[in-house]
Amino acid sequence: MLTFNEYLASVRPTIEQALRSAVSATTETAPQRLVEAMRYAVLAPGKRVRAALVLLACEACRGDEKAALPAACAVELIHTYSLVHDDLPAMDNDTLRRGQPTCHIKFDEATAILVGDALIPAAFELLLANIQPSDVALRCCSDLAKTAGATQLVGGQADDIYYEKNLTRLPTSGAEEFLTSIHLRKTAALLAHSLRLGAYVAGASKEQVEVLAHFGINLGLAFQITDDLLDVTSSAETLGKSVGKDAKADKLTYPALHGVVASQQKALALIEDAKEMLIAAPELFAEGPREVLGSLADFILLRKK
Ligand code: GRG
Repeated sequence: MLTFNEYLASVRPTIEQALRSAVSATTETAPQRLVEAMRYAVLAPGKRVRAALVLLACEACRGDEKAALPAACAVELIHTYSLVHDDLPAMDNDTLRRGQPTCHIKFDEATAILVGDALIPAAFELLLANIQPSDVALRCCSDLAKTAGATQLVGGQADDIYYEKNLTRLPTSGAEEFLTSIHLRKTAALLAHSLRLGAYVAGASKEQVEVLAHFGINLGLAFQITDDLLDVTSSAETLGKSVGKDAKADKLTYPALHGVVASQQKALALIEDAKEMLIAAPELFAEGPREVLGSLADFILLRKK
């Protein structure tokens, strides 16, 4: 059985090559500096977890993994745009990302904004031009638009920033619910979406899509809690990005609310739950990829970067 780490290592070269082609295909006559900055951001050494999830979900639903490659790239482009914009001075004001200077430091702020602006339509262009049949392409686009929009990714980021900058008050639902709703929108939504895209390309059943999406939400919450924990327990050398920023900014995080141990327990519970979902419906997914998905759950818990 392949572990998720081994699976990731096996698909990463294909994903990197497809991303290189995707940037070229969507920037043919674009200004050189912009294209250079897009390449810099997209081809920086990211883990490619979301792209791998698209491929893995497609395989798990007994589809052709190669047909899902454009969808894998589309999700990575949206993810990259969100990182580039998140690092801007108006947002997280970060200088280090994926072990190298952030896009606005390497180039300039206007270019970094434009990189994000260009990556969003590029993702939709990729889906529309390459996913077959066209009703599946439309389904992918519609889901991506919802996931990346104001109710999910952008909304989660907005609430996170408004809270940090004292532009909003804690809702009466309380700190834990508010934090979970930010994590759900900012992190879990795109991870669950990645699994759905792979399933759509495979022509999966409603039940397969629902189980994968639910699995992705749990994974996403655990992923974000681990991210918050790494900000407390890791180093910039290991992570390739700044650490200790959350505490300095007095950010609402799981470790800040509940401490390190309780946060680790929460992440573990979410992962155990996610694994149960796969065990409870063994016939729904092909055995090999289902096992890799199970190992992905552990990968998230144990990741060091
Ligand atoms: C700017 C609209 C907008 C949204 C930004 C992605 C994001 C929302 C903020 C970045 C900071 C953050 C902690 C996001 C949560 C998701 C997350 C943990 C992103 C990092 O994902 P990895 O670890 O990154 O998969 P790599 O570099 O490996 O791709």
